Amino acid sequence: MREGQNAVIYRADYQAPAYWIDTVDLCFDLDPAKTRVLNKMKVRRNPDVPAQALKLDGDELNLARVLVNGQGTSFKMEGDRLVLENLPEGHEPFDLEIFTTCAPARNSKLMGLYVSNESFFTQCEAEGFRRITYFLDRPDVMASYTVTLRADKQKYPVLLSNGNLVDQGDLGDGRHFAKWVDPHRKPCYLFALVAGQLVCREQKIRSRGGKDHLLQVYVRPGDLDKTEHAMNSLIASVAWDEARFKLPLDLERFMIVATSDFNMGAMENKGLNIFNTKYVLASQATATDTDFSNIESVVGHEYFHNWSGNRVTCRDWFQLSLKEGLTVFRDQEFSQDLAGEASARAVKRIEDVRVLRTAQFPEDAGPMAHPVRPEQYLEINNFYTVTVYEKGAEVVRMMQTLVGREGFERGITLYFQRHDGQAVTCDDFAQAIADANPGSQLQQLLEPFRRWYSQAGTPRVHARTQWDAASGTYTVDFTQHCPPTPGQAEKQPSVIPIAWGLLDASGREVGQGMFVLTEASQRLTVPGLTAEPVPSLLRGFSAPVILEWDASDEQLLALLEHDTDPFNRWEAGQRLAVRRALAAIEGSGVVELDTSFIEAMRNILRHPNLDAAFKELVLTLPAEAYIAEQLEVVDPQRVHAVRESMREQLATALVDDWAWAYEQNHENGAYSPDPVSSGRRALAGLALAHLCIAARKSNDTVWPGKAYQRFKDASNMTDRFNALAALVVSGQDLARPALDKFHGMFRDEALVLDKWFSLQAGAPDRGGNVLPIVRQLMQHPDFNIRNPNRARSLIFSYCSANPGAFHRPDAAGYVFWGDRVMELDAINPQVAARLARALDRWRKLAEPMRSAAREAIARVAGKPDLSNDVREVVTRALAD
Ligand code: B3K
Ligand code: ZN
Repeated sequence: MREGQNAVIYRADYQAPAYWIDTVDLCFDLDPAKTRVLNKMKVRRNPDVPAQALKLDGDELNLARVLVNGQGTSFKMEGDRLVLENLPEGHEPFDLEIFTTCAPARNSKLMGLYVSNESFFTQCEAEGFRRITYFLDRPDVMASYTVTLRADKQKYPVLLSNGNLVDQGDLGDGRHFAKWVDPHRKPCYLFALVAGQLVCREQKIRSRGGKDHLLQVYVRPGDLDKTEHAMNSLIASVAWDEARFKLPLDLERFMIVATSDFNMGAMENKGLNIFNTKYVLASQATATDTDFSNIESVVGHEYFHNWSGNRVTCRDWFQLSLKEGLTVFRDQEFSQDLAGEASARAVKRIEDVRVLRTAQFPEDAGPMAHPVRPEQYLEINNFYTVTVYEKGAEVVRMMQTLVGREGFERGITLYFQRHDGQAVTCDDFAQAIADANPGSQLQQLLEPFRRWYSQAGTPRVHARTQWDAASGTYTVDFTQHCPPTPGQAEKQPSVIPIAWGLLDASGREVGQGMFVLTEASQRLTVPGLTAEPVPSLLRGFSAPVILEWDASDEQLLALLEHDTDPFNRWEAGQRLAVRRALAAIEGSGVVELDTSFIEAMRNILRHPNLDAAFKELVLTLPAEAYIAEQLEVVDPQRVHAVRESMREQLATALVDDWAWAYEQNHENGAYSPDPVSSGRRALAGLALAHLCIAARKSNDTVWPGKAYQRFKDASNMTDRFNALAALVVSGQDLARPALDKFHGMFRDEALVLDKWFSLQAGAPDRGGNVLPIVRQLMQHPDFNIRNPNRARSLIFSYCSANPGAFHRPDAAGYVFWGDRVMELDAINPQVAARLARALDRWRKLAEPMRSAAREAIARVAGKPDLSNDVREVVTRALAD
């Protein structure tokens, strides 16, 4: 076993680095088989730390030479680390020169320097820089970088790195060079280089402050016509950060480069963002409305990191949410501000909460539960989680709620003034927001509020309401508790802002406010009412908690009809649906939707004033994963069957209304991805799916025929794909020819083929047919497990996103899962570890699935030579 392979890292063990690296001069001779890296550093001892050896991180490097002040020096290896003991004494800087080689073409982990489609790319966060050269690979070591790239001019005409291009030219032997200087100090995880045959869309902009900047989006030749939306999103991001938070672009040149081989969405390298093509390329013919909006938010996210992450970075990786939670919050606000209208903002909020509740809440209740600021890790890549990102963003959002929007902007200003150029902690962030708002609730409650960073688990808030007619007083008794999570048995009360409102019988608002729950139990009292109101609690989802409120159907129906808070209006519909699903799942397994529910849904669908996007959200039943979370013991096939049955009943009972909605919304003129027309397309798509489902029940061929026609004629991918999906989810015979045709039309469009794989792997199971289809698709010539997007589109869509098909009583889904986790682990541990998490919630499964799942996990855990990534996930899953 390699040294360090088992080492768990603890937050409490943080120590400042023993050396600082002030400057780095890197020279690359790029070659896929063997790239030479000459790294010349200025290093000095950290005067605040006792004298000790310099231990540099490295991974899969070949070391050729080490020079100190130009002289050879003794060194030794401690595992992967290069240890230098005989360094100059005193605190003067010295020169350290390290010459190594690496093999980018063989780098299938896609960390460090790798080759994709014959171009070079890097990914250094979190610990990839050590795969490029020996270094102090930790975010609190910040240096100034000069980078020279040398490569064959024909094969690699474009040579990019961070900062400004200061020199370029020919080397005479068919090779050329480019020299880049980054004007900003940075941690090594923000280093990047790109080399290859790329073309770019560029645009000059002048900022509000009057500075000129060059924006560039680099893609492969042939993809240029798909870059307009990314460029527009970037321009909007620059303008938004300047307007909302007074944070300007600090670079003359800002580049985005797209690659089709990428472990995650994108990476915020200083001035040279590297993106998964999925979050750059879009045309109306190939990308859906969802793709367009994801691109906007990911471009924004990476751009916003330029301040929240790059100018102020993390002291250590336990502080990851310092940059990720804050930046997700910023991208959510950006998308909301661009959406404009209150209703469109609410739609975005509902979508964000849906992610939190279907992905983060299960994480917080499972074996990988961890605080927003984790205490320990084996492999940091396992902690780029929905907890660190999405729950982290909710924590930032609650701060904004407690100090107000203006107060929060003051807090952000203070944070960047105070910490610009530093590597800091989550505590520093909360402190700055509080200090900028003396007297605010956040400042007064800062100590208990910090528990959001240290306690794992989703707090449960129970609300019990009481009406005292004699005094006209309404009271809500809140209690909170948080279930134990691994390593944390006891929890203290959280600070929970609860936005509330009261509605009278006619739906008029008769009271509203913000109640901040700080104790285990507390009472909200509202006097002066003339009749019993309907309470609307946790409006806008003002805190990331589970609200247990035993509302009557009448109360929920009233909220669905009238609530002035769109979030809770949607939430009321979800509660009504979940309640019906749970009753059936826990009871006879048969669900029969009552008239009041169906009428309420009809009223929303037919509502004259509500936006189509909002209607689509209300009419979409809660996800199987969300329903499953409400159960003690889960039989995923039963959950699936009940939800399907509810969907069929909604389809049949509202068939005329769906047809009406389709007719009203399916024509949208020239394509534009704006919220109004994308909402109309979404509702038309949902209507078409329900019409095809109803048609299957009644053996009617009209709507499937219309769907097929629409599939063929659509002028944009959203409509085309929705029509295709309608045929597939309703199990129409026309699904097969449509799928074949779709493949033929888009055989050269990788991102569209991903959709094709994903749709089939995520289709509703009919008698166990999905797994054989998935196995067959693994053999398809277009399938390639080494490409993360393709692996996700097929394997993850089945294992992680299709519970009804994956959790088979015969355990065949789990066997498939285990095989793929092990296969992927040998190629790309990060991707494998993500897949490994598909069985996180195995303990909740009903037998025989539970035992079979445990056995499958144990089989993976028993494999020798597992990566740290996968080993951490499966070990935690099996731990008692
Ligand atoms: N910071 C990167 C994520 C890096 C993940 C490393 N495993 C993207 C982002 O959050 O913006
Ligand atoms: Zn991020």
